[in-house]
Amino acid sequence: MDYNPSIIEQKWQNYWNENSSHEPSNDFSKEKKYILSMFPYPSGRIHMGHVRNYTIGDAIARNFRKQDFNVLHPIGWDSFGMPAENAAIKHGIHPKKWTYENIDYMKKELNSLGLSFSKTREFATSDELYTKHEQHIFIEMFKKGLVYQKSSTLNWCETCHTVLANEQVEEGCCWRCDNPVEQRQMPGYYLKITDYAQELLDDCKKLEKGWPSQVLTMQENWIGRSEGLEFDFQLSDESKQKLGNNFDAYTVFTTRPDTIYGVTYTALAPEHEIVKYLMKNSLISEEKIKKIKEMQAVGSRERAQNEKEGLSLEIDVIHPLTGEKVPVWVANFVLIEYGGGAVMAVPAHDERDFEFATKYDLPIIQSIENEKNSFDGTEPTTEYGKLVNSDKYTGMTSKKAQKAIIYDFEQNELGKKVINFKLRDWGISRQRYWGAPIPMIHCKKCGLVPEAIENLPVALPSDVDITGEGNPLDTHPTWKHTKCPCCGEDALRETDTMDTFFQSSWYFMRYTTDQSMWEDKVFDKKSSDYWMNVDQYVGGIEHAILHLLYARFFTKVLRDMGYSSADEPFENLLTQGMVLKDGSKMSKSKGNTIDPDAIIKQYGADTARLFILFAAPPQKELEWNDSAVEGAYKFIKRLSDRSENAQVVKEIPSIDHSSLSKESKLARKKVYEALKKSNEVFESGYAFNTLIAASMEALNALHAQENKDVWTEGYFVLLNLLEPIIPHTCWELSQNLFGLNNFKKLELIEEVFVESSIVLPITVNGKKRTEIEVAKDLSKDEILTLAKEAASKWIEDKGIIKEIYVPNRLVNLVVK
Ligand code: ANZ
Ligand code: ZN
Repeated sequence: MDYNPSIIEQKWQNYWNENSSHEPSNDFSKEKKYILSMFPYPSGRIHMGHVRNYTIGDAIARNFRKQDFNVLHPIGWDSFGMPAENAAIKHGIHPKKWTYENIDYMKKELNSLGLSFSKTREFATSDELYTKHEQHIFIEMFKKGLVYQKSSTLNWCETCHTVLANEQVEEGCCWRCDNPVEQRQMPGYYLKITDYAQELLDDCKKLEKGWPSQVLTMQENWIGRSEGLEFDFQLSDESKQKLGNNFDAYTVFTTRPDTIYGVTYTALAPEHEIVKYLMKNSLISEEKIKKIKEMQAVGSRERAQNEKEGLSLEIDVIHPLTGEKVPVWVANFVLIEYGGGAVMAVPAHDERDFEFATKYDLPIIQSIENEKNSFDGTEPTTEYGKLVNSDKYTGMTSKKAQKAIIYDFEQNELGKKVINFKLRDWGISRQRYWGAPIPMIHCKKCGLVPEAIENLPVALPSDVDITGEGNPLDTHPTWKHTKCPCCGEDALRETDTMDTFFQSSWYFMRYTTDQSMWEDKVFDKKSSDYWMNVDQYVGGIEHAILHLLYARFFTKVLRDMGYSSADEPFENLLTQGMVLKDGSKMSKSKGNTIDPDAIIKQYGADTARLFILFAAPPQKELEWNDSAVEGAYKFIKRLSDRSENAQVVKEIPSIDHSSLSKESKLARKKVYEALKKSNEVFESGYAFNTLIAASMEALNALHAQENKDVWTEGYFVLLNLLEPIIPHTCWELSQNLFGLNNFKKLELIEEVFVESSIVLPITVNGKKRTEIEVAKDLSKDEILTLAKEAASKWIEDKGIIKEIYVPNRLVNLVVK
């Protein structure tokens, strides 16, 4: 048989399509596996990262299908988002046209890889049917109090009249027009993910078995729970007066109440109300006001990384324990969104406070002593220790002092123990066209009301001008004018659209439901309860935080709304490594990409799949290597060519193992070792490279022997093992040799692993002279006879005094 990938790959892809070979069954009595690779954004063409992501998922899905599980292996398109709008701005193509043409093209590309996706569960998140249900979910969340509107600071480009995502701000300037970006207060919609902060944190424990630990750590840090003391600093009487008696005090949060005697100043965020008041009423100099404005102009995330900056606000507060005056500063590293937007600063024991104090020549007071790390004023000591200079707490350990100080604050009603989370509510408003419209209506009489369910979807208008300036929904002449669903009066539609992460937070649930129910239901509870959780999720590490956290949040919300019973979406998570070329990430901007289509054309999809899975374990980085691609091709060709040695049979011949030659025995052993490997690999870790290596060894061992039955059995096993990796070749060879679709779970045969002979070293007077290979079941006398024969040259006529046989180990002969 000549190996001709382009012919056989087309043949089998057609066959699978025509026979709906990869559709899940609706028989829920069967054991299931839900295997999912993260769905792609339809950017235009697939890249090697896609090939890797989908080949890994496909191999897993095929393996379980072969083992007779009911397998759900779907694909869809994460198809809203900015690139479509950018294409519209640049090339004048309508975002919808651009998106759906890309989907059609990429669908063909994915199909040419022989991926075993279900064809009946596919959707794009920009489909109006998807939007309809998504808006329904949104409205239910709104009714449950999980959606609210608030104003917050966003990046704004005055030239383009648009809000920019953080990623669109390049060195403080708009990515499109290069003008400086401002910070603007803008109203937007928020999801109350913080309501679920504790559960999201607690349930990380449930994922320890199936998720990479570094991903869980990233999730935990992002949620960022910390316990500490919250208390108020009272303003001094003079300062109260200065502030027109509009403020008495402000709140700070500290995780280190044990350091409270080391406080030498406090610092407010530039957006703090007191700072704003001082500026508005010109209670500080013009120069200071200008400086604060500069701080405010930088986004808080960026600011936190910049050099510490600040200035004195010329007011002071009273230390709650010592009664001494403490100066108040404004500082760029204090975040308005955290704690109370103010900090107690302890330069002796905190890095940032130290840097700031050194820069501005503020006092530094030690309050913690640590034997290992003594404080000498040149750098802060941040470790726990024993308290010094701390009045009645002096001498206590940090741990003990924290408890005692919190207790005393609570007793005296000066403050309280609080739990803070870093996690913020999720702002989902985008001022763009190509997204799901937020289904809310502003009515003069009724206020903010959701659109009526029967009017969903709120679809996008198709006649829009996309220029990059402003929000096309807002500037559209008619779209936003509607009637209030409550009172029927004229009202205005919300023109914000949803963050695309909203769509990817529940798409995996949508797949669980048969297409026949898609019109009426978000998804079917019985189906989702059967298919969830996703048994194996495969995707890039870049989604380790946001996408996974949002998906976990939605799963819990949908559970609480009664839609499904799942607590967590993804039982097991595999984060695939990057594809590199010449040591750096393959990317268009670096110009070092390899086009998957070209590889498929030249070598076939099976070669691409084999190379990708052989070159590195899936979790590790993979370096592109032309000669390894060539090598993968040659192996498949060899596998194909050598299939001539196997017989065309209906049933696999049974083999009398003991009667085989040494070489044939070894070949069977190698074949079944590969099977063992396969079981291990799919059980955990998915180190496909080891399975492929074992299969290559097995093919070589088969080639080193001549028994036809061993060849035949060997092919039967190898084609089964390799089907998940190189499906086209395996289906073709399997059809030729064994009839159609002979893929199944195979049993190990133990006898091939049992060694029938052993090698025994023979020593004469303790010195190793030679060795013999003997059958395992030989008696001691027979072994000694053989040993003496073999060692006769060293014994000569010296006469044997003693013959020692240590079973399975050695023979020692003692001569005169
Ligand atoms: C005094 C102190 C002394 C602190 C010390 C730390 C070490 P996590 O663990 O992240 O919750 N902080 C509080 N509010 C802040 C804000 N709005 N912006 C910036 N920093 C803020 O961090 C809590 C610590 O971060 C708090 O504990 C506070 O500094 C600072 F030796 O208080 B600490
Ligand atoms: Zn109304």
